Amino acid sequence: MTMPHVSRRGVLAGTIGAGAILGLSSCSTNSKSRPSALSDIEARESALTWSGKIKKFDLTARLAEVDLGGRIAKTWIYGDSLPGKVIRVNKSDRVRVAFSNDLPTATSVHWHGLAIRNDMDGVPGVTSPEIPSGAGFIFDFITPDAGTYWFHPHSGIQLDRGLYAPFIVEDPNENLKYEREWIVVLDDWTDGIGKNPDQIFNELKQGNATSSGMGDMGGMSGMGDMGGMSGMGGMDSGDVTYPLYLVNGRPINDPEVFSAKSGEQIRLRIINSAADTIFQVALAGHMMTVTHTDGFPVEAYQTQLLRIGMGERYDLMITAKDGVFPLVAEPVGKSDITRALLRTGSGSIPEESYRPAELNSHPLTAEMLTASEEVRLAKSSPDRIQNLALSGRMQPYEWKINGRTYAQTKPLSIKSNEKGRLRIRNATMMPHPIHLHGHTFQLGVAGGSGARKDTVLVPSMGRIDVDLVADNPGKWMIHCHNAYHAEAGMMTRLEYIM
Ligand SMILES: [Cu+2]
Repeated sequence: MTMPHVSRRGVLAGTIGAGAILGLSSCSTNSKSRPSALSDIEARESALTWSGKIKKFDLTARLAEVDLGGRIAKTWIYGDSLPGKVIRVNKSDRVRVAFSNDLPTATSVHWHGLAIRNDMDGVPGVTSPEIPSGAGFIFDFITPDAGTYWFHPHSGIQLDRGLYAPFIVEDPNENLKYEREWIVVLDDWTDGIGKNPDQIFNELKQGNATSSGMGDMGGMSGMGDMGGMSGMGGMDSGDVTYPLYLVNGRPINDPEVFSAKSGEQIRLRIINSAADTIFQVALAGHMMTVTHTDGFPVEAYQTQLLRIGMGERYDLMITAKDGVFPLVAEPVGKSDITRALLRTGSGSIPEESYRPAELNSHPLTAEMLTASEEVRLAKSSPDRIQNLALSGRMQPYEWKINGRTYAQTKPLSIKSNEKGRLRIRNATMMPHPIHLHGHTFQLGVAGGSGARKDTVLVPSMGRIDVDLVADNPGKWMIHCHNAYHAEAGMMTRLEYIM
């Protein structure tokens, strides 16, 4: 029996006035390829196993004030909390989410990682209409796979405000024993206390950066605590320095305290909802056992440190020791740290500057994992091999796939039931978390043992091949999950053709 046990930060006050909001919508539809007909989408939905249950939820995107450790930020959130309230269903349930947009601008909701029907995927101009201010939309889909997922807008860089929440799909037959569950959502924060995401994006576009993204960006002017472009030494892993980093909507000076009993098994579901920050995560004094990534099971793997890119999820199992232990999240390449606390007994709370030894160990990344046998793709040779060449630079601020920004993109194509291979080649000095909608690919080759994932962190100058089965017709985004890179062009589509 699992016990959801997540406390959340309350929201202080009601709505606030709307300022001037820039509509940075992802645009450009390509009508040259023949889209999959609605009948294909309906046919796939009918072929899914349905539990017979319909689970209904209400969801509102709205303006609110949140208390971030004593700093009050006016921002955009889902419902009454940051992160938004978890949506929890069982595998094969039909989910109906009545969404209302109380924001001052149009928005959208994307169900990240869920291989649901294409017309519910929530990408304006590709799968769904944008939802205007004051309007609503009923999302209605069957959840095909269990796992740790989340949702966020797919409109401009709205993701870098407070619009995110977990979406957990339970498998009633899962063979995993634990006493408690702790959902841990990581974020980088500026909205309402530093510059807002639109201002930051505009500054990046205007070239307020002093060196190329193809090399070391240590020469960039840091904007310190105000939220702005970062000056980074060492690993080049983001374009923005944030004034705060959050775990479950709370900064280090007001951490969430998760209470448990010594000796209990706790399942951690870690979600990186940040726009521009890769995190390294450790639980002081504990070994962590990875059981899933991006919802799909892997063979148990023990580690002291996890590296998690934007959009990725990892499920970890720990056996709680006796005392008080920081769960630390360190932004990679940015000199800061944040944390929550696990409390199972008495003990003093370490200083905020405490940096557990686990942070110095070798971090786990997805390439080190082995998919559980039951989720490996059958051995096959690919019907289509397609390249995804990642490139970009800081001045002008442009990030590309196959030499093109999204406005000029030539979508990749595939036919239903084909086996596809994507060859991802990163020609930049930054890691990029590449996310494919509507599918869970396998790292390496089909028939191999690589983890099943929907978001993979491709190292700087690195290469990763992934294989997938084309079993979900429609037009699907494939893009970098750095919100600024995506908005600056690092997106394309995988489109089913007849
Ligand atoms: Cu990127």
